Amino acid sequence: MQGLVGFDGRRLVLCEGAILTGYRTDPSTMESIAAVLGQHSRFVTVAHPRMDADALGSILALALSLESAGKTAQPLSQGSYPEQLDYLPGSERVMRWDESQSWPHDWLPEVVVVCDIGGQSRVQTFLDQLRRLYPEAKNGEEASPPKQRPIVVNIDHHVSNEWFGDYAWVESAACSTGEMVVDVLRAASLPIDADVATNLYAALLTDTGSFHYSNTTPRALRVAADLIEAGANPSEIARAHYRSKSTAQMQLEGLVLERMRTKAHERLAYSYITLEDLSRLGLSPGKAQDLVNLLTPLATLRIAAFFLEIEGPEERVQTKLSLRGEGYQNLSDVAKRYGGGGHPRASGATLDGSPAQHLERIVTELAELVAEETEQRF
Ligand SMILES: [Mn+2]
Repeated sequence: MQGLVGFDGRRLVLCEGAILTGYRTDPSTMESIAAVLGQHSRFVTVAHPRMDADALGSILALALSLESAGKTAQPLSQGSYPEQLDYLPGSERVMRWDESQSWPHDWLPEVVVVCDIGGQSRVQTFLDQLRRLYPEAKNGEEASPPKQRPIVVNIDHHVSNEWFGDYAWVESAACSTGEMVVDVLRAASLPIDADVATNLYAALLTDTGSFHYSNTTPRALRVAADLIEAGANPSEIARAHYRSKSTAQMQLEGLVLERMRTKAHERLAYSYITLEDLSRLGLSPGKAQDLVNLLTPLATLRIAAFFLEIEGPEERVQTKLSLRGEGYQNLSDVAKRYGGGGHPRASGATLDGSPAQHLERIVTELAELVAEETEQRF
């Protein structure tokens, strides 16, 4: 295994056991998925709730490309997603669905492509509701009903993915789900026009933290270059994503930094935002995005933890916990303990109750985890 250059807060060091170079562990599944995209004509594309640009960019890219090829594809949002992402081409076509809503009986997809989902539970309710409709369809309500429940295709780069679905293609070494979507569109000979490329470039740009993170592989940069050639405009996308904030949003970011506290010799940093903070600043919950990243420039940092109060289903107060790290701990495993998942260096979980109900306990646990770490690992 090739060594990886890491940063320990003072100097660059070599870490062992890093996985950066492996990709395409499963070409046959990718080819099978490409065949499924080619053979069928009615699709739903869906990602995790509260989509980020990788999730939304991936489902939009797939939907737009399938439609250009003369098929029907409905991109779907489970609940709302940050409205800041409305710059992505095709976002006006996204259908919003939540648990209380029943799926239209007269439009049943043959294939559901699930992107960037991390854990099956994050799409289970939707799939269960949809599947219940198919026996009725078989009784002749529809002109050409699918023969069986929809085929479920799972495309993801989360190490926590449970490989569910009829076709599961999981590449934890891919920088983003968007990078994988590029592969599968190419394999299926589906078009990548400027709008598709813009969605996919936004996916790569944001999931690599503007090409800052350790997943910025040569392959990621090559795919990004290809997307620019296909019509993505890097400066416009970067402006739309990173330089489109309101005064209130910047004040919110100020509040995150003002509230930042550290533990374990400044190796753990944490902060929080409540729904009341958002309403005081006149911000909708959708405006609070990527706030955990504000904590990561701290030189000594091993783990950043951010607690965002959100309104969950049935107006229940919930806390979205976001974790970022430097690779010293596997944060996907840490998030799993709180019912979530993700990547080794970026993970999250949604907990019932307010940040105040969880913050102290979780911060204490994380501080212990950071304190256990020894320099022997390097
Ligand atoms: Mn992703």
